[in-house]
Amino acid sequence: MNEPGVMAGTGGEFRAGFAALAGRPNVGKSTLLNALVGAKLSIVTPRPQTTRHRILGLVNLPHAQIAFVDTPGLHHGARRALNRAMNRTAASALADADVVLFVVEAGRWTAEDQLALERVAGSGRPAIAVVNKMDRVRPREAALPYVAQLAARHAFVDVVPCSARSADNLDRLLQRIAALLPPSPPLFPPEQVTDRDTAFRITEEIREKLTLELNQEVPYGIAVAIERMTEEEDGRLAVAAVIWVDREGQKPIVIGEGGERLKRVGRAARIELNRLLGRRLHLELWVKVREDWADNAQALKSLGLE
Ligand SMILES: Nc1nc2c(ncn2[C@@H]2O[C@H](COP(=O)(O)OP(=O)(O)OP(=O)(O)O)[C@@H](O)[C@H]2O)c(=O)[nH]1
Ligand SMILES: [Mg+2]
Repeated sequence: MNEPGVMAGTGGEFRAGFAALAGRPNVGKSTLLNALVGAKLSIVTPRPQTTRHRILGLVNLPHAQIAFVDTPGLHHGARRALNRAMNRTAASALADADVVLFVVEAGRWTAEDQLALERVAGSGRPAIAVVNKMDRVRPREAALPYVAQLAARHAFVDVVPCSARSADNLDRLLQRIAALLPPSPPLFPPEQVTDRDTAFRITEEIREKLTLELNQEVPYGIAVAIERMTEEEDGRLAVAAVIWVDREGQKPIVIGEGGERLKRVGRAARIELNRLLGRRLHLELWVKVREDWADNAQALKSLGLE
């Protein structure tokens, strides 16, 4: 067992390990990962159940290396195979973590927060509660009763209020996490930022832009896969990607009138990817129907969702 108070004081040893971001959907785990690492590695939307994979993000401090792991939000009603896979992915990240960051939204406590806390407690890992979205709480002291209630729900090592959006109090959070990691040399080379490749980041950006364009129901039925990626003579990266929808009726919604929606999505994704990848892209998007892909084990496997 880690003895945080003791370990934090034992001086100069280098520390390294895994810190999993866990919590119900939509509390801001991915926003927090991006803010902590200082790079957009994980997509963010106002809709719950945005993240579907575990995503690594590395932070190097003078005395520690923290390997953050973003996870899908833990949720109820895991009806489809996709949802079960998402919950499994999150649970397995907890099992592998040295520290768990249990993320909640300031002022809110729901049945899914309770479910997520039970998973965190069940992992037996030291946990820090992160009270996110503090930028919405004015004055800050108004969050004190909430923080006290949260502290009583579990033996957290610490409760840290912060704002991922305005990068508030993240330094304190980094120091707290580092102190809980085991003494170890760095686990990853210092220049590495994530474990995800260009193809993954392209499919995710397309899914983000599409989700931002769509109404409540459709995003849960879409997936994106790269069909072809080739270097063009003019230095651009040519990418053909397929947007899978799980019902015929969703196809016209995704394409939009006269193809307008798909064009907007492609443009928004291309602009952001040009910036993120530091290179120009030529992006071609297709929409195809694959009935009930979200309940089809083979389809999930081909999308890297198991
Ligand atoms: N006001 C405010 N909004 C935030 C903050 N952090 C995240 N958000 C917003 O909360 C929404 C959800 O953020 P995500 O980072 O996608 O949340 P998540 O926990 O990763 O969600 P899932 O991937 O669905 O589990 C987005 O609209 C974010 O912009 C914050 O510190 N303050
Ligand atoms: Mg997320």
